[in-house]
Amino acid sequence: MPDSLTVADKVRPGTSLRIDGARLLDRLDRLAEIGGSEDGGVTRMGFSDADQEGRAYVARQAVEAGLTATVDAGGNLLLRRPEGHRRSTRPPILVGSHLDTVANGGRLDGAYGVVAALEVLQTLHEGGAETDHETIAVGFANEEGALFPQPFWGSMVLAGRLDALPGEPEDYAGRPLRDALARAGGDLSLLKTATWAPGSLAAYLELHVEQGPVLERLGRSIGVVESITGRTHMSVQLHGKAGHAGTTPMEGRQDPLVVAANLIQAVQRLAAEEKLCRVATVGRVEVHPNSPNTIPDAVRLDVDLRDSDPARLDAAEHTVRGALAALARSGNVRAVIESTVRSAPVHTDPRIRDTIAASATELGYAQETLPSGAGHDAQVVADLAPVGMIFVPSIDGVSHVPSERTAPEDLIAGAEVLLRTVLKL
Ligand code: HGY
Ligand code: MN
Ligand code: MN
Repeated sequence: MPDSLTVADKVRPGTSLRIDGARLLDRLDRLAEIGGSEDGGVTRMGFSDADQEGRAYVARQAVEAGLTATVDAGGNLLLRRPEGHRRSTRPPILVGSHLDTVANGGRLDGAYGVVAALEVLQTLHEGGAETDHETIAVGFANEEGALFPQPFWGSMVLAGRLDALPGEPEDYAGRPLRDALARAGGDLSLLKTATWAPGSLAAYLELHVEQGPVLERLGRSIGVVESITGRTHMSVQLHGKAGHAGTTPMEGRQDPLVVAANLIQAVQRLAAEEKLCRVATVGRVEVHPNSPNTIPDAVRLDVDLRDSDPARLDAAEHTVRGALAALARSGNVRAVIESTVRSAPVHTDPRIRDTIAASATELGYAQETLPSGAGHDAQVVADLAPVGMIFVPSIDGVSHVPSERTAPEDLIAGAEVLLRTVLKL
């Protein structure tokens, strides 16, 4: 087939496929109601009942559209077109994101990429498009790690990083993942069946809201992501000695919350002052027994470090470990680092970047190439295949909050670019 043919002609002479914008926006509205709260926030933490309900909604929409929906052993939702639409036996293209959210998060982080992937698949199916690669849509499980603290769970299973996952994962309250995963259609004992071999995918594409201010500030509709930040997530447990707040003398106290407070200051300083890594955050603290007139006996806190340079991330982690040991000693409490999940920074594939850029140009959308300060499943799937990411602007650059929003026309633009990129690849 001569290369001069346009994308539309390659699909089938005379057609030019476009997504159904109204359907995309309607599905996003419906999905946002699941786990939705008065303030416009959404809470569908990985493997929670609300998450399960959200996945079931997307699966139903896919089946009603004539597609098939299956769940792999890791709990990832996979959507496919019925057979008979691909011209060659080349490896498939995977397109998607995650359906779970953080607690009281936004309606677009993750969900947008999955609903857009469904829209692309349905448009290909309805258009009878014959493509060189099968296109598979994916809703990765538990990307955020909000309830079960293993972020990127689903993509790590798909990428075969099973040795980096705990054997019997539990949520923050100690409840086993095994049952929740089974309820979602997965099976902890069969994770191997959900792994894909390197080279078994032609590409992975993820459409996502930027979650930052760059595209909005520059007035661009499309972001071509060049790299995804590295991230180190440490879950720390501090054990001290509970006591009566009124009768226990100050000297000799073993108060883990005082150690935690000093550690939080040290984490903030290492990024804000010492500049050891780009950003550092403690966003979750759990105090036991969390009673106003009792000296706590245990505190759990999560440290989140980010940088695009693995060496700087390592140095920052080393500094946190050193500070923790010194503070625990002086506070006479026992410190345990329960888990450390490291996600390496990755660069997206140059050929896919060019294809995204060409698609945006053809469709007339202003674009910008930029790094991602947020982590994404794409940085894990990069173990297997070349990856590409497309961003659309976040209003006020905010995310992981109820006011997370993107203009409808930008949501549609992103999905159009995703469709055209799939067709070009
Ligand atoms: O934390 C992140 O960067 C992503 O939202 N999981
Ligand atoms: Mn997120
Ligand atoms: Mn996300």
